[in-house]
Order: sequence, then C-alpha cells, then structure tokens
Amino acid sequence: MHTKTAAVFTQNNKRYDVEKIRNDFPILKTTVHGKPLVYLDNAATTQKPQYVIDKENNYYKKYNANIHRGVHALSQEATEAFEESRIIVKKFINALGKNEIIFTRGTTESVNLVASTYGRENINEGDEIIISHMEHHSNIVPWQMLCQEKNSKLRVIPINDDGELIFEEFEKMINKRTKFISVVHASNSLGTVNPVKKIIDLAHSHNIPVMLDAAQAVNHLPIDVQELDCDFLAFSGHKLYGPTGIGILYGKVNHLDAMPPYMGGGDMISKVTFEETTYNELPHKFEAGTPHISGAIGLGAAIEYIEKIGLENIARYENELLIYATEAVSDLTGLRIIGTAKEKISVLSFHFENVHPHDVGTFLDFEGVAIRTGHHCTQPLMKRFNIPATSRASFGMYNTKEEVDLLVAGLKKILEVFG
Ligand code: 7TS
Repeated sequence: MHTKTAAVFTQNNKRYDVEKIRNDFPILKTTVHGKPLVYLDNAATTQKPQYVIDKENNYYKKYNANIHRGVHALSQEATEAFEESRIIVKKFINALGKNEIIFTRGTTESVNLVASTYGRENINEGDEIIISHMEHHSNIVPWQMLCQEKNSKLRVIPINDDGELIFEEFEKMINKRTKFISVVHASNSLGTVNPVKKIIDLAHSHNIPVMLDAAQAVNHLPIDVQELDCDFLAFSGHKLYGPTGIGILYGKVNHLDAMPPYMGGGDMISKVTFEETTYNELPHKFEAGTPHISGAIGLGAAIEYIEKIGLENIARYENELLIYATEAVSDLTGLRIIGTAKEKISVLSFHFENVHPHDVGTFLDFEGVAIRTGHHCTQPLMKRFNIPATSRASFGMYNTKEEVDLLVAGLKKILEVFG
C-alpha cells in the first residue's frame, strides 16, 4: 500500500485548498452510473468553474451584440469585454503587445493558420520542417499537407524509451535546408515536458523560427513568450478551464506583419473594392468574421480564475498527485507506464499486458471514473511504443488523492476480473 504524501503548500505558505476549488466547479457534484464523478480526463478537456460559466452567461444575458462595428452601447460593451480578454491573454503569456494575440478556434486552427500563411510564404521545394515523434496529429498533418504541396520534407526528432526527445539527434538534423521547427511543449500522451528553451536557442542560432504547441503546457506551466523567445505559440481555451471553440495564436509581430491573411471576410479588411482589398492592422488581419465573442470573454475569465489560485501553486499540487498516482499504479501486475520522462505534467498513461485499454476505460466508467483510452491523436507515438493505445489518467487542479485511490481501486478490480 502506498503512503499518503504531505499536504501541499502554496507560495505564501497557505495550504492548497482543493475542497474550496472543487466547490467552484458545479459539474464535480455530478454522479455517473450512481457513483460520484471522478473526472480524470483533463488532458482532453478541463471542467469549467462557475466564474467562467457566469461570465459567458452574462454576455448573452446582459450585453450580447456584435463587436468592432457598432456605435451602440451594447456593441461597445461587448467590444470592450472581448478586447479586455485579449489583454488578459497578453499578460498571461507576457507577449510584447496585444496585437500579437490572435483569437482562433483553438490549437488546431492556430497551427493550420501558421502552416497556411507563414508556411506557404516561406517554405519551398527541398526545404525541411522539423517536428517531433510525440506530436498530436494537429501538429503533424498541417505540416505534412504543406510539405506535399511544396515538395518539401518533414523530419521527425526521435524519442527514447522514456518518451524524451533525443536532443543530439535534433542537433544533427539541423542543416541549411531547415526552415521551420514546430514542437509540442508538453505531450498529451506521455506527459513529457520538452526542453523548449534549448530547442529555440539552438534553432535561433541558425535563424530558424520555432512554433510551440502549448495546448497541454499552458495550464500546467507558467509561460513567458518573451523569455522563451518562441516565434509562434498555440493553445486552446478548453484545456485551460475555459470554453471550447476558442484558442490563441501568439506570433511575434514582425512575422505576423509579414504574413498574408488566413481567411478573407469581414473585420480583416481596411478597404475593399472589386479590384483590390487592403487588410486591417494586427491582430484583426487574422480574425475574419464574427468571432466566438462569449468564448473569448470566457477564456479571459478562466485565466483570471487560474491567476487567483496561482499557476505555480496548481503545478506543484498536480505534481504531487502525479507522484502519488505513479507510485500507486507501479505495484499493479502487468502494468507498464508509457512516458517516464524526468520532467512531466500530470499525465499518467499506462498499458496493461492482458487487458485492452478500451475495456479498462469502460470498466472504470461504471465506477464513475472518467479516463481516456485510445491513441490520443498521436498514432505515430503509439507505433513507437508498439501499442495500439494507452489508458490515460490526467489530473487537473481539482483532483484529489482520494480520487487517485478510486482509480487504483478500479484498476485492481479490473485485474481481478480480467487478470
Ligand atoms: N496539441 C496537443 C498537445 C493536444 O493535446 C491537443 C488536444 C491539441 C493539440 C489539439 O487541441 P484542440 O483544442 O485544437 O483540439 N488533445 C486532446 C487529447 O489529448 N485528448 O483529446 C484532445
């Protein structure tokens, strides 16, 4: 039996009050199949605090209007709230200016935007783009499509058996044909935190721009884009306790300025005639059409909520949960942890020798425990580990050691039934 680790303290030495946090999330009171919900699928999407739900609701209840185009009071109020969220995001990742913050539908759209604009403009025949073996499909396929179109080459940084990038191989891969690098900051399937600063520094010494997929990093690790010096960074609101359908593309202003627009339409123009169109200034050049206004407002609220607790406090607490859970499952017969990197976010992927992940997921669901099973949109990574899928428990700021115990109890029952 594993031992309980000590209470986690925040930076100012207060106890991390997980019960208080749980009370802010109405869905955590739900029951599933008659059992209290144990939600351990946070890498897929996080739950939303009442604060975020209220902020989104208030927009629809009190000042619903389209933005940027109305002189009437509601439109101005909506515009202000939308633009205030942009400023919240800017501060959250420490961007230089708010014109570097583009609202998109999420990480997937942000990567596609860069591949379709910067990529189409700058990648040519024979050029090379580097990604890693642990990318989510959304940071593989857009680059693959670009490579097919341009007759350029996609190169892949290999990983070791712990699920860490092999940096020396990356170093060897860089050559004068390398024109772009896009890597995941933290892996959704393994939990690995990549040495992104080291990657960026090396790439920049060869004048190669770097994009970071921060979908899984942004809610676990404080991010400072100026300190990292990344050229682009993408994340999704829904993994950050905010709404679905809204996300961010950060880009350095010099890149964004030089890039052609992604989509044409309203709001992204400054003047249109049938002969010619001139484009709006940043960030609006990349925000054609009516955006997800309530989503942007909700995302701003989610960041405010997180900042009240403190991302570093959350990260420390989640790390405790990860250590606790890793120790607890290590005793289980036939269980292999997939992703044993030294530095990890709170993602625990595993594979049972004799039980299919789908059975693990279904069985746990009947215990009220929600985990994710499958390839997690990282099929090449599954192939690397010679498995079709993993079972993945991923912890958020509101999970508890008692919930980890319920997961482990469920896994023990599975071993009794299937083992
Ligand atoms: N990149 C990473 C690292 C991700 O984990 C995900 C989503 C995406 C990109 C795509 O984000 P989206 O918001 O545009 O869909 N990951 C997962 C997951 O692990 N399970 O469900 C979605």
